[in-house]
Amino acid sequence: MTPQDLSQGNLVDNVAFLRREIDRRMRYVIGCEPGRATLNDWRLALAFSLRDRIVDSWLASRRRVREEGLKRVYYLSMEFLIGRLISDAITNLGLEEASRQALASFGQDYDAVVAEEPDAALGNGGLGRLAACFLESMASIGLPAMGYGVRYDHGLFRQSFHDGWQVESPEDWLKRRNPWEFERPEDNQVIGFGGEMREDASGRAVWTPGETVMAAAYDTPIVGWKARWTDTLRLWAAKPTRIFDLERFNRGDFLGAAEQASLAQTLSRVLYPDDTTEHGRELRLKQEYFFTAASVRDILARFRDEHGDDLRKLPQKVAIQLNDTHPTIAAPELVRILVDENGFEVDEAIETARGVLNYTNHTLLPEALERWSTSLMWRVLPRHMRLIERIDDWHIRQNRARGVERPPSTWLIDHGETRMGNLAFVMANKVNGVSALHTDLMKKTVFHDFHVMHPDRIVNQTNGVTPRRWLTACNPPLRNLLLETIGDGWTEDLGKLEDLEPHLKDSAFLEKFAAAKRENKVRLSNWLKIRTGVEADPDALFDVQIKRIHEYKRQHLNLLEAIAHWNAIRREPDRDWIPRVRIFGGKAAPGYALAKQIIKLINDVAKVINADPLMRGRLVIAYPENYNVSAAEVIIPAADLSEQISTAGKEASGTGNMKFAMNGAPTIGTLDGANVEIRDLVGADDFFLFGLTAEEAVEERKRPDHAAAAISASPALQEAIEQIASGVFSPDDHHRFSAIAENLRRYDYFLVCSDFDDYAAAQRRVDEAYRKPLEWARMAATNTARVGWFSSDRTIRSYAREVWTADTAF
Ligand code: 26W
Repeated sequence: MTPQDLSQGNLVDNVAFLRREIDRRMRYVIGCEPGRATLNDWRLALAFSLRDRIVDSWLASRRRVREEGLKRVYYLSMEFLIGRLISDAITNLGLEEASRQALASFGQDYDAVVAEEPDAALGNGGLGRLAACFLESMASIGLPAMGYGVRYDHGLFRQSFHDGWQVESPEDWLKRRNPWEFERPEDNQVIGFGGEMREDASGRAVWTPGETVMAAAYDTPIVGWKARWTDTLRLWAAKPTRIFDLERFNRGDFLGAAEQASLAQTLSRVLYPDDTTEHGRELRLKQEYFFTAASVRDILARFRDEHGDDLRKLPQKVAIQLNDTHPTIAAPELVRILVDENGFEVDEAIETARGVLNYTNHTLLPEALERWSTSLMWRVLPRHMRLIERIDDWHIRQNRARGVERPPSTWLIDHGETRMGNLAFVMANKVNGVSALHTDLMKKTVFHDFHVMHPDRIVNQTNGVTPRRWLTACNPPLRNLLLETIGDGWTEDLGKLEDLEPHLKDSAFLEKFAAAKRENKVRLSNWLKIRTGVEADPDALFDVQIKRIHEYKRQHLNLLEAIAHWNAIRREPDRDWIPRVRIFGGKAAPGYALAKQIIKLINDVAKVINADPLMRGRLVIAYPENYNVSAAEVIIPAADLSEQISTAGKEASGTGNMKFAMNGAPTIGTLDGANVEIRDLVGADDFFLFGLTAEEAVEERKRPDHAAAAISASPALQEAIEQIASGVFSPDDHHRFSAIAENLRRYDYFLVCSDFDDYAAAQRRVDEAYRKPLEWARMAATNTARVGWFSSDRTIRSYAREVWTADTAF
């Protein structure tokens, strides 16, 4: 079985087809002679050539849904961290080899052309990337689905380091043509804000918005595996309803004339770069309502078109998933339209809406749970705030009818705040967590009282990742070895990776597995050299931590151990140390000062260690700028060790952990999020576990002196913290990192000190295991063989069965 076998149709025809189409597009779409084309022109010509095949699948899929009246799933998310779409198109059309050859025939390098496409970075991290993996899996399993989001002009900021400090600059993915989107002006929606509302005797209201904005629809086809099915991602862009205020202009108020227009456009101007803290900004609330209201209207219009005007039937044909609380305003919006525009009674509207809506929680961090001030809500969305009161009242009556008095933790409105998590819970048919541990903790903590009141509402849906992007496309050496060894069954059902089991004892296979890994490490080594100047020896152990910077993810625990490692090597330079390359990647929310300090500390420690001659060939730290989806696709296949070291109970699931294991990188990690399930499937022998459990962490935190006790018990930790505090890594400003040191010594809320020694011991176990290449390869291949369950195809099939009761088309 060879890579060609993954391609659709025969290679020669495909190359001829692509050559013809690329040439035609270069002339008639780009308007350029091939001889004078830029790399970006070739990228566009290739994309437009591929797009036709996708559109064929798209139109056929849409026709099937309409003709068969299939139930539709709608995924509402403020974020879709898509990355490059061209690689999805090529992989799912099975045209990688054909594209390589067609471009080569024009003297163009495939990798260079593909790398010309800017990442669509319309998300912050885990939540946004999960939404992108989910859309691709929905299409690959043939589920009639649509994603709805915001077409930000500017996605997540570009990160650069100035003297080791993170500096943000606007991201500009649309500056060069986006070949994948189709404008749909016929589906534009007018969205209102503010203004006033009057309620009549029957509880119906007339809301007169104070300002309006146009939501312009842009559709992107999401092609599934082998293009059997293609779904749609509809992103809304804000446009002024009145492009220009001529009266004001004629009165000479030129600026005023355009004011309304520019105000409108701010709504979809930029993605909020926070991934754990809500700031209660008005513009953020307006963004959430803008895309949600446009989506709900669009959903109802399509329902009417396909199933008639009886909106009571909605739950039979429509399932809506709220990706965290950010689109929760969909609930009062749906109730508003049913009551104010379709004559429903409030209670009936609430029950109908509850038959359609479902809510996924992605974090237990208190600062991430959205609470909008009721005064802001009354000003921006008066009718919705009124309906939230009605829903709160409905929930009281519902429970009183069962003799239950609602505890305060379940109130929707409290102390002048509207709790969006509670509103989402009350209005959802199903509520789910994203890993078994997280779902369990939801029932025990933030939603405990709700769980007692509604014991069957919370279900678990452990996350997954798409194997097309995160294995087939990003890791050709391993993909080819898998095809050669176990055929292509795994490309249809990732569970079939378990067919590797018999080969795990075969040293010849393990050598090939190690060779595939080394090929990726050489590629990453070159990539790192260009981006950081660091020399990464492909035979060293590549130890990788890539994710958003946050205290609970504990990049500083990794760094403290690196410092202790440095100290130990300096004390015994002649010991036979396992050479290590410690790779970091990740952005900090611009307003998160301590996370930005951690970035600076990593860069300052790297400067000292990388300049230390004693460390040559023993230890080096690399921190490439602007970690994003495309960077992950180069780094993950080359990793030997996956750092998943969050404080137990804090990482809802993690998805990077799944991608690393799939690509043959054993995990060093805590029993947190999906690490628990990864370890259960991979086996305890092939997972480097350390640290307190979630329960133990709660107990440890209660000990007032937990940090001091841990520090005094660990000379290595003590020394490292002292070095940070005393300016060893900041000779130009001795006290630069005193905040980090003091935070660790005094509070250490995330138990870095308590877990340090156990973590360091686990790292030594890693060294000992890496000393035996064949044993390491067996461990690495075992991870790949046993994590097929973490395919997002499995996750989506589970949602379809347990949450949406929706069928696939094939
Ligand atoms: C309001 C600001 C804000 C924005 C985004 C608060 C919280 C978020 C997200 C929920 C944060 C997030 O990305 N959570 C991550 O979701 C992943 C997908 O389920 C999980 O794998 C990660 O563990 C979780 O941190």
